[in-house]
Amino acid sequence: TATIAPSQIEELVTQAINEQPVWDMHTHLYPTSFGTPLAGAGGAADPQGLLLWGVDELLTYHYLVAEVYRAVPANKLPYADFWKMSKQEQADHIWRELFLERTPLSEACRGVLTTLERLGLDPSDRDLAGYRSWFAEQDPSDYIDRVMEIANVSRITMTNAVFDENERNRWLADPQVGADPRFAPVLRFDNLLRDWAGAAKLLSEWGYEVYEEQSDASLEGARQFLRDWLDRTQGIYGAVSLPPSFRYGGADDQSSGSVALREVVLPVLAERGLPFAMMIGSQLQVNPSLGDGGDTVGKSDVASVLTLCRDFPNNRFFCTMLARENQHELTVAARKFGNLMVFGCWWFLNNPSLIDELTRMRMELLGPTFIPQHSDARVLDQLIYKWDHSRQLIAKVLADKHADLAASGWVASEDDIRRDAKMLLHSNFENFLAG
Ligand code: RAT
Ligand code: ZN
Repeated sequence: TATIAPSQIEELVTQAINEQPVWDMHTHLYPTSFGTPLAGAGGAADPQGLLLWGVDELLTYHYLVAEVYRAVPANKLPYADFWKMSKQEQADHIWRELFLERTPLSEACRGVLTTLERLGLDPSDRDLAGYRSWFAEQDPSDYIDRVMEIANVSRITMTNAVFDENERNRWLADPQVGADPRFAPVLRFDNLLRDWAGAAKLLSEWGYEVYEEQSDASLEGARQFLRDWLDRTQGIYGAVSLPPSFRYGGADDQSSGSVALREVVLPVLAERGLPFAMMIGSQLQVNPSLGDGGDTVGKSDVASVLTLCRDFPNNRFFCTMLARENQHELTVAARKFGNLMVFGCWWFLNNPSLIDELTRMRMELLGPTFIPQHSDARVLDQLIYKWDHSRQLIAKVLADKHADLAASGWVASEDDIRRDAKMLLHSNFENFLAG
């Protein structure tokens, strides 16, 4: 295949990254079978539905709820008053305060504009009512195809939270609820590791012999619960989010979370050949009045991740951490263990300056053997901006690295560049899943 001149590198890398479909490994998106509060041109609205899409959802994303409380603090708009508003009223407030009264400089604001623009709407209209009527004409299922095409996403990984009552009931009511091939299920079970006593109580209500005391019988009951839900959801990996205080101290660690990890989660996932994803560093609800926007970041313990990778060689671990301060150490950890796959620029790291920094460092330490990004989209349409912005940054880093290689006399082919793009956006994830 054609070798390329240094002057062509940037253009060819950008093209390869843009043309490579991405398998998005972590989102909070769902197919229409889980219901949607916005019916658009199709079916009936389900106010509790899990598929969020459209301009009002984009504007009321929890990142923007937090940001609007900087513009109009709680002494001016009490939290309770905001939460009493309808979704449209909340969106009107955020649009006015963050887009009209102030320049929408933040990444979350900019994302709304990129999304509208790539959908063919004109952000310079500043016409929220006009955008609303455009969305109201879309059929949700067709719209999923359209968004996936614009974002060049080939598959969307869900987060199927088994301790969420709303979601759990939908799986129990319809075993086929997760069957849309555009989506891949993931079993998410934070409570087992974060709150064993509370989880045990629920499991026993659901018919499993699981108690607060972690007896052999309790642990077997919890393993059975996980097996049943892996069967039901066909989850492609297991996942949890963990606090900055998360520690795993090895075989003697008797904390209830560590026992559940060692005796329940890791054995069941190993028996099924499935990886375990750990998202570490979210300190929940420092400001509960902000709802989902009320969590913050704290520094976590990479040594615990090393211990897990060493003590459980038959398990595979995806890991992302929320604190910028943890990133170098976590990337070095991945050099020590092939069963550790670092992924994504999570949440408060999903900003251009930090994506650039992290992706560069990871590529310098790991070559092409990591997963640079996931979207964490909670609103379908966000796939468009999250991947548009990230692709630009990943391409820039990859082009710089190819330019450095060219300066060392290494001549890459177009196929080499396409192979890099494919690994970064698709096959590193797919191959790690396959084991
Ligand atoms: O990034 C987010 O939207 C967070 O609220 C969380 O969803 C986090 O990504 C998680 O999966 O726990
Ligand atoms: Zn998430």
